Amino acid sequence: MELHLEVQAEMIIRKIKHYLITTMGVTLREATPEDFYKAFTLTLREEIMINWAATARTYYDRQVRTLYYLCMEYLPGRFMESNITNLRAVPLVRMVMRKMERSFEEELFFESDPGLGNGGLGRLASCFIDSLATQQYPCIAYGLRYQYGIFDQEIWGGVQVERPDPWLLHENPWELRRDIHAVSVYYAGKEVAQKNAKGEEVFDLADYEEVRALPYDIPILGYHEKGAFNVNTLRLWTTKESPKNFQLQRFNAGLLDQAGENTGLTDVLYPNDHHETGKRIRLKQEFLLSSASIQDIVANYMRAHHDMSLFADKVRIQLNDTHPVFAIAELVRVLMKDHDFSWGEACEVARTCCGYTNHTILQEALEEWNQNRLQSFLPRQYRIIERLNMDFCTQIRMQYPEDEERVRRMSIIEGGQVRMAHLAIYGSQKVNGVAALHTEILKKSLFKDFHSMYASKFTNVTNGVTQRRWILYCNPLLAEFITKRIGTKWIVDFLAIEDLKAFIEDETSLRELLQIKLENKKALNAFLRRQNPIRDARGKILYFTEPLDEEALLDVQIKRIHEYKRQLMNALHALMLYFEIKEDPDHPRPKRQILIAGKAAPGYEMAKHIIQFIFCVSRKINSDPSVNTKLRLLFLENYNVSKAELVIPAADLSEQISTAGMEASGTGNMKLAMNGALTVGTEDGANIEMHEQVTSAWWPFAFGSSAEEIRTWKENRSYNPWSIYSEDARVRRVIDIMKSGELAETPEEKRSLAAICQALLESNHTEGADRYFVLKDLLPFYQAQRKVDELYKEPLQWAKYCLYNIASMGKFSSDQSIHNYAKEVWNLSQVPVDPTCLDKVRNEYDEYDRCRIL
Ligand code: 26W
Repeated sequence: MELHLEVQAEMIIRKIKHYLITTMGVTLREATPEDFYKAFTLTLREEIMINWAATARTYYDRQVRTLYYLCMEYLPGRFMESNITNLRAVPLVRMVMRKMERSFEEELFFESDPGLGNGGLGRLASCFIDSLATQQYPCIAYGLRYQYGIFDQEIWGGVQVERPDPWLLHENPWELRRDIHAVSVYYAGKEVAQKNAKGEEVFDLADYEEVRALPYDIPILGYHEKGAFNVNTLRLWTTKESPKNFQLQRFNAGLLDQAGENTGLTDVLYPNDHHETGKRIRLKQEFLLSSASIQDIVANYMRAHHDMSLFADKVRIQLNDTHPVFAIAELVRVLMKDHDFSWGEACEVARTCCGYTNHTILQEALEEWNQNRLQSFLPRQYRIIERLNMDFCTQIRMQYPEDEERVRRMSIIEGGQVRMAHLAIYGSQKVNGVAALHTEILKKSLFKDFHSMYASKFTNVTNGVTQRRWILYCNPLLAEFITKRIGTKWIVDFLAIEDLKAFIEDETSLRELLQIKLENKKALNAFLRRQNPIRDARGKILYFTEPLDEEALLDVQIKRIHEYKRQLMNALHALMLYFEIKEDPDHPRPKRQILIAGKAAPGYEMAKHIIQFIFCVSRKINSDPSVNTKLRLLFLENYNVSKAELVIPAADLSEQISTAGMEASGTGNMKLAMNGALTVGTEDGANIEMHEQVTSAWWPFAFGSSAEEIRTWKENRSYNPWSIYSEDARVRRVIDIMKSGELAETPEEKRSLAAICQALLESNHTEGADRYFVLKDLLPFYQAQRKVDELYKEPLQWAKYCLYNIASMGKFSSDQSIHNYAKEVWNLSQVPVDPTCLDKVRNEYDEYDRCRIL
């Protein structure tokens, strides 16, 4: 084995040198880290390209049913990481780097972390495409290639400052520009009526705005134990590289900003999470993704088939949240206009192919577009939506005669707005929520009317995460620990992780587990010390965070900042602890380091106030010598996938404390638990199912009001935070100190703190006080945290809980989720890359790999 590795390493080194000369024009001696990184990537890419070609060939030859996954967001993390992991090449790569005297950590990770998403939705999509490739399901995933991903976050004296994320500064060797697959997308214009072969009215367009969408393909590799592995495609559209998109006429008319609008359509990701704003560029982006992808899907189908008769059998389209839902209207239009379908046939095909996943129930996240704007931007698609709505309303009236109120509630178009979720449900075969509770809420509350009409459309598919990135890659010590005990099966079949339970009484294993945490905490702390800055109000770095030692309990909350996620409750708890330690310094409690990380949407004021509050509390705690040896509160700047890979393996405690009923699923909860963190959690989202899998005996820190209770209080308007404030001295103390201004050093800080207090205690005419039930759950949260302290004092006991929690996470692999989708939603089969196909490609490669002119 070792010898084999040696031989392979030598071959790779030769290839790297080859690329250095032929592509970068340098020899090894003068190669910069960037040159080296690129040559290395191109070397790895060869193996990937061979499998990519063979996979495409296999899917084509077999005329397989294919899944097309449409999503506006992806958060893949660095591709080098998943690629060397899924190629099982980490040891080989380490050996190559050693032999070449290059640094694995620094030079291989020259790559930046593509932030093409906001949070949960985008990261889930990336876990799913990893699983789809590994489990050998034919899939093309579509998205947008934003020039600027989610902003880089800096904290200037407690204030979030957003900076552009120029992730494409260097050429990205993992992507391939595919000019032959570019398509045109049409906006605005005047409709010109025609008839299709069936005599149905269809529309051409005159005086339109044409935008070229150019795809870049990224290979998505499946993990494999043997030589053969599937490679699927992530296809990202851009309008940037097509010179035709520049509107010279507008430029000449002096309309500079308008002239570049289409060239810049895919420039920026909208940094809003759970908040709909109805901006026109966003609308154009959504339609770009929908229309370009539908054209590509039809073209891909046509390459393998003579006519459209099998289309509904071969195509499955998954719509991730409502953002790509124009695809439904666009598909109907294309089928009628270009393929002579009748209205009825086209609608049926669209409905057979499409599935819609809802990822949030928050009112403010539900997309609506102004009817008039849609009509002028997308006249032909609007016409189809209108006609779909007419059919739909007729159906409602037939089933519920004389219930016009219901028609109004359900209608796709209402009050001058187009409700995208209604279109999505009407146009889809299946609608799913992302955790059991969430799906129940969809059925019983948000989409109640739809559920009563189309009960069989609704189904649940609980989210999951890929254990390959989230254990195998990011926590190698834990991966080795697991493999040593139960073999490697867990890597592709995470249900096997259950076998770890056999070691629950094995003290050596428990001690080893504790040691692994310690090592991971050391690595994180080293990072915090070197790279997590504390800045003054002008952004100047004053110093770097000084963490507590590794013995301290590491308590983490890492996710977007949102009121419903209740980072505020976490910070209030930190402040309660601060007072307790001040009053009773000798109280025997474990040292605790609370780490919070996450970005706030730039326009979300309250979220920014909360960051400022966290900053104020951490300043208070961390600068007090009588407390800061026992307790610290740290804010980790610019949270992203790469930072998650450092924090998650190190965490002891995972804060999953959303207001019950509001977090659709959560996926960080799963990553943390499978890395051995214990969950302090409300009964919300997937926490409920995790609790169920782990069982109450091993899930000691559940707390808080239930979704049902909260619903009732909201309905009856019977919750009053004042009573909690006035009845409990501990609650009063933390609120009072916020009010007093003692925590604030600047007028800005004062304003933020006052705004938070106001939201907690005062209702205005539109909203009640403490809409997220922070004060309601604060004391139960505090109690749960005291149980944490008690358990942490007993390391071996704590380790048992960790082990049991890890071993109970089998259900939460994204492999499981996509098997469920394949069965319940897509009816999709696994298609391994054909070995003879692979041989053919490989032989051809071998034959032509020795190119010399002289
Ligand atoms: C248009 C504004 C907008 C932008 C993004 C609305 C909604 C979104 C996302 C769908 C919000 C989101 O990311 N939801 C999260 O999805 C995860 C994956 O299913 C879940 O685990 C999280 O609980 C859910 O908040």
